[in-house]
Amino acid sequence: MQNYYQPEIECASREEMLKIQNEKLVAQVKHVYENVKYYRDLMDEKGVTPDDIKSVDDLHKLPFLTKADLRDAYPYGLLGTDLKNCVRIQSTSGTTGKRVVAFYTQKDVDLWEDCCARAIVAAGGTNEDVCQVAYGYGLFTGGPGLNGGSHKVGCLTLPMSSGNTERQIQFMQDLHSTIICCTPSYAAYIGETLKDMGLKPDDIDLKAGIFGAEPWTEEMRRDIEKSLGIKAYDIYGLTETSGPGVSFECCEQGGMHVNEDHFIPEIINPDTGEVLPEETKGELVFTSIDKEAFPLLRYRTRDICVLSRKKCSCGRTLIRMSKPMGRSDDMLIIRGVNVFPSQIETVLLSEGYSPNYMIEVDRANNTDTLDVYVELNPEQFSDTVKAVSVKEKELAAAITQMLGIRPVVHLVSPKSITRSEGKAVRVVDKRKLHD
Ligand code: DLL
Repeated sequence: MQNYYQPEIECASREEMLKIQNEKLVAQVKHVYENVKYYRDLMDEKGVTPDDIKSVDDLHKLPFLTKADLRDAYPYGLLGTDLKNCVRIQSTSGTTGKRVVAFYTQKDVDLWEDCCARAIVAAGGTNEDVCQVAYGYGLFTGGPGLNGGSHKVGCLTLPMSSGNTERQIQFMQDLHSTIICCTPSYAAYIGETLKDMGLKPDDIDLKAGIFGAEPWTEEMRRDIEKSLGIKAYDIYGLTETSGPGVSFECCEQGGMHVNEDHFIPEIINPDTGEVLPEETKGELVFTSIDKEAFPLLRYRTRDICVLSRKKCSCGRTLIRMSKPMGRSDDMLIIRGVNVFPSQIETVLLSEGYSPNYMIEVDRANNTDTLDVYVELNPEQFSDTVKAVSVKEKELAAAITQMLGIRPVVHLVSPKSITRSEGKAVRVVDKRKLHD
């Protein structure tokens, strides 16, 4: 069995990594120019030829690709190879507009699963582990990606998919699962259900969780770690670049190492497209340098984050990206103020509330309204109406301090906010309905 910790790559010197990237990039640009008419037209429009791209330093010369391009080219327009060479299709979990469909050759599937295997190994996984995959299976990349990675590491893999939470816990106990992979909101729900079943973290054997696919805060990480008795690792990815495993956390839990031998990250100013230096916040852009079927160059993810090459104690030299701090497109603008749902979540958790909340934005008399519904914990629920109203005001003040705009806070009874088994839907923007 191949060892999925690959220090010759994960701990390579900058020069060694650049050599890999330069070689792969030059070949990939040629591959795309020759095989993807849609991108060739974009390059021609910009007056760039494959000969202009000699190294990573030339990356900025290439045109960007956006989700709008993916929609234009749907479904086959960005294919880099003949359909008969493809073995798999996956799709985004998006609910608006046409979904993105991504294609994979067998080599692409292998590459993707290798990335997920690295993430599992970085979370302490070995062939001694039982890995319960509770991401959704199907078109969504979460289940299939981590499932493949888990096989490669040699873990005993439990392809549970999401849902049926009591059964998840039953299997977890009976089969001694040591690693759980799911969305952070589902992990929080599993923790809650465990408690409701009268069980403690010590009653299960989990040691690590690999959570991603949606934004989550450090406070939520601590809550999940406590409720399940585990160390919680972040994992990032998107369908367009293959799925989970583009980047992953190590024991340091200080940002996610990007698998730079497959994906070159850049941070740009989302308004101007200008490339920004490391340690600066901006929009994350990825170039996949060895995918065959869906080889996206300079794909704008819309995720806002920071890249850092600060030394990591784990020994990996792969660049680290911060947790996405929101998206440049679904950032809310409320009364002219940019608001990221994660900012509200940070306040809720630091004030001792549950991560079960719903943000509702609407418009009344030409003014935006912001309502935040937050579940009380059972212990808090016994408070008098007056005490609850005082708490609502205190929480509204704390959120105002963070955002600069005042919300109306509604503390609601335990379990009254619908739980999610996949990605949580935390924002209802009713303004769109009136426009
Ligand atoms: O969510 C792939 C995935 C599956 C990643 C399982 C991690 C674990 P999409 O459905 O295409 O793919 O959604 C991609 O989800 O652009 C981010 O906005 C968000 N996202 C993914 N991982 C994280 C994360 C999968 N760790 C979009 N933190 C991305 C915050 C994340 N946001």
